[in-house]
Amino acid sequence: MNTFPRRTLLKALTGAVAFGGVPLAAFAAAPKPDAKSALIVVDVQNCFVTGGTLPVKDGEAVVPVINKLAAGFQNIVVTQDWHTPGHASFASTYQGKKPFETTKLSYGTQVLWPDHCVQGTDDAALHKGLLLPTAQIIIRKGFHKEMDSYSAFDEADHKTATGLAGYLKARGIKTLYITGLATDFCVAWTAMDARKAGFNVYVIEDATRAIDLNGSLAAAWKAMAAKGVKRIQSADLA
Ligand code: VGL
Ligand code: ZN
Repeated sequence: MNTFPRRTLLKALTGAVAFGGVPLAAFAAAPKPDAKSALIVVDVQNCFVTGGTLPVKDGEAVVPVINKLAAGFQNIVVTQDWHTPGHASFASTYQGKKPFETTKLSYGTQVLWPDHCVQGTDDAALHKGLLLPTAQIIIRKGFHKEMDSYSAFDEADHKTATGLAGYLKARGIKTLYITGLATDFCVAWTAMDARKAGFNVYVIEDATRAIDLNGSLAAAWKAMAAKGVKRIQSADLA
């Protein structure tokens, strides 16, 4: 990671296209969270950490980072991947399909996963180490059997809303800091939909971990940057 004082550099170089080959937009100066900010904790569940059904490498490492961040937030939203048995995103639902292959569903290409985060199982429970005293709502997603939902805002048809945007707007929230699992799937889709809904959006990179399937992590950062999602580190808020 680059150790230059980013805020100073940003001030000095505003208008320049790039610094050391890294686009300036990559160095986001992050405002301190306030009453109009929320921390979004995406899918920090047993299924996505070591010992779970769809483990993200080093997934549990986000827990202490998120707990530390949480102390600075008056508003925290937690999400939970919450699938039916036989869910449309499970490879086991289709004859002859293996995990990490894809299939075409009514709303587009669907990556097929191992069975994971089945409703009510211990695998789907939130990680026990999370310490989030100001968490106020849990958004469950992926509970429609025929449709996946990586995003906490809109399901995979890009039409069915979870209601999270309305909730946040009703609470006067303008800025979201997104953390959790996995960077290149549920975190990225949540961050991009949050931009679409009009929020200022920061993804806190070291408070996420990725699946990285066929280059999906690099693609996700690129897609997020194109939508105006800012990439920061937890130290930027310290
Ligand atoms: C996720 C794959 C399948 C995630 C959820 O939380 O990123 N990834 N379901
Ligand atoms: Zn899932």
